[in-house]
Amino acid sequence: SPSSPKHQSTDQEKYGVLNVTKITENGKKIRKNWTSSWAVLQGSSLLLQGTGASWSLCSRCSIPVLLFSLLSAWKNSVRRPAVTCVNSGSVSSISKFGGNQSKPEFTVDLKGATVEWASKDKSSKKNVLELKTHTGTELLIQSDNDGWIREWYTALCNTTGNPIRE
Ligand code: I3S
Repeated sequence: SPSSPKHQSTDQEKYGVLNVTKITENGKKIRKNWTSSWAVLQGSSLLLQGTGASWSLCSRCSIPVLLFSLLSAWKNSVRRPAVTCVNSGSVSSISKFGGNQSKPEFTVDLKGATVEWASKDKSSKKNVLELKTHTGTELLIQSDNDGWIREWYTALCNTTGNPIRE
């Protein structure tokens, strides 16, 4: 049934590529650094690891950075499933992170966090979520893919207990 514990835990386990930047750390505003990240939502934690593609260098050398990003995204899609795992109970954290080659770059504690659609003044990008942790760290999370960002929004709202808004 939809309310069974298994259904809930599947809903709240999710992984794939998102664009992420911190904007505030421990209450202090920091410079944006949009990074294509491999994100894993597991229990009440969001684990984020850069895929090696950073949009922050685009202003200097847009073509090489763009090619590198596409290559990186392609490699990730080949090596790692880019969709939510409906059977996530059987997938270990190690395989979600693509073997033992890499460790999570940072973990966001979602307990007491708030999630909402970011206001226009936070970013010029579309589909931007604002995640604020209880420790005063603020992250922007973005994807150009409308369906994909909505899935993440729903999953993050379910995890944090925030209301789902249009
Ligand atoms: O909110 P901001 O500061 O206008 O964000 C933009 C800048 O961080 C910019 O970097 P530089 O100021 O280092 O050139 C980024 O390249 C942009 O992506 C940031 O804005 P968006 O609207 O994309 O979040």
